[in-house]
Amino acid sequence: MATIREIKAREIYDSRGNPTVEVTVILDNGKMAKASVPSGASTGAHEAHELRDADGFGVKKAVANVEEISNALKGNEIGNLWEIDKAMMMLDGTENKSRLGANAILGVSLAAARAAALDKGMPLYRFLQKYFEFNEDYVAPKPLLNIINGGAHADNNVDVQEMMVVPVMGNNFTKRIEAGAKIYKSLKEVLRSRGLATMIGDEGGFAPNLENNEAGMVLLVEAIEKAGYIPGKDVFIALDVAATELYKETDGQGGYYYIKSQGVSLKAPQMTGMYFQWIVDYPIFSIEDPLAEDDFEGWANLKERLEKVDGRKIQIIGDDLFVTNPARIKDGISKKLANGAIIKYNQIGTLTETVEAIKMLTKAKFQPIISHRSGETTDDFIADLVVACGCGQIKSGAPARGERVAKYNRLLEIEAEIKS
Ligand code: 2PG
Ligand code: MG
Repeated sequence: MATIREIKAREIYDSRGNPTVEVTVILDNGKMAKASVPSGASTGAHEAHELRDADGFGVKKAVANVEEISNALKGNEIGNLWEIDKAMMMLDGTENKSRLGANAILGVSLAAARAAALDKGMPLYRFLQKYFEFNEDYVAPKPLLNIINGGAHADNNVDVQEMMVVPVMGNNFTKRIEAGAKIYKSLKEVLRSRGLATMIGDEGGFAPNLENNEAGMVLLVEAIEKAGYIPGKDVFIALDVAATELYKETDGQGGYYYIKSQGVSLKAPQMTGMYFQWIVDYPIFSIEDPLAEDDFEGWANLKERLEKVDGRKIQIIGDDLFVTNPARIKDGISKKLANGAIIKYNQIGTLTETVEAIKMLTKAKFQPIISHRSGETTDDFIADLVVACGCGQIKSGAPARGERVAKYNRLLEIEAEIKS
């Protein structure tokens, strides 16, 4: 088996123009593989530490730390990803990877996986499937396409951070993404016809000012129909409220959620009541971060009330709540806080811990959704990951902009390869 000769890193720029880390792993047989690290805007308080320089901008310190990692891992066999990740965690020595930086560690972790796949002569998704002993049946991913951006991802007045359409037809990603792209186009026409802005937010979705949040859902339904699809049958709606961003703790009574577009403050039970009405009125099948990251009581009550509405099963998804952290996920499963989770590897900082989180969720019958970050590069690793784990759902923004479609285009390639 090949061993690691050297690991290099450099600073590159992400889709928001912020510096991020790119890592190259070089093997003793001369083969080499690269990976780059994404970055969030609506980050959870419990995420692993993204190391920035003193200016709060650069990642030169994280890049320099890869040299220390390289010295420690030199000569290690590339095929043992668990050992590589564990060695980096020991070397870092902190709970949240703050010494070396989760961005430095994750870059190495992902590039090492790519190098290992390359060394074995396997496509990345195949290698991950075998190495992590995932079920090898192909599950075509359902894309959650964020086509209206709000919250921390846009400068409009929309509170809900992400309003997504989810084409579900066939066991076929190619058909689903085609539907998504057509709906994206028809939404642009609908916005134009109403004199609404067609400028876009961080994830490539449109970011118009709207009367209220429901107005966005009305637009989505219209765009779906206009593109020739049936809402609630061919295509559903998914929301990421990212409610940690709406939460204010200043009323001295456990806090409240401020809904900017309506100028109202709501307690968790009222938020739950509002979502109940949205689910009744629109073809919503998934709500992410409906409440704040530590509002456990609110989450438990919400999950009980919204998990099934009028016989429809609704996904209640934790993102900031779980931060891809096996310990928080374990706690959330036992407290029955949700029935699914967002998976973002830079929230935890290694690939192997990410896989541990996925396995824990699957075992508990929680739905994992493999996700990008709002700050992305054209790295398409998550496309291979969603196929490898057979998780069935991926969130990578709008079907537009290079860093978003890189993942969807890789999925088209994988599906074609598997079907031939
Ligand atoms: C989210 C993500 C990705 P960010 O909240 O789910 O869409 O946003 O990367 O800004 O945390
Ligand atoms: Mg989220």
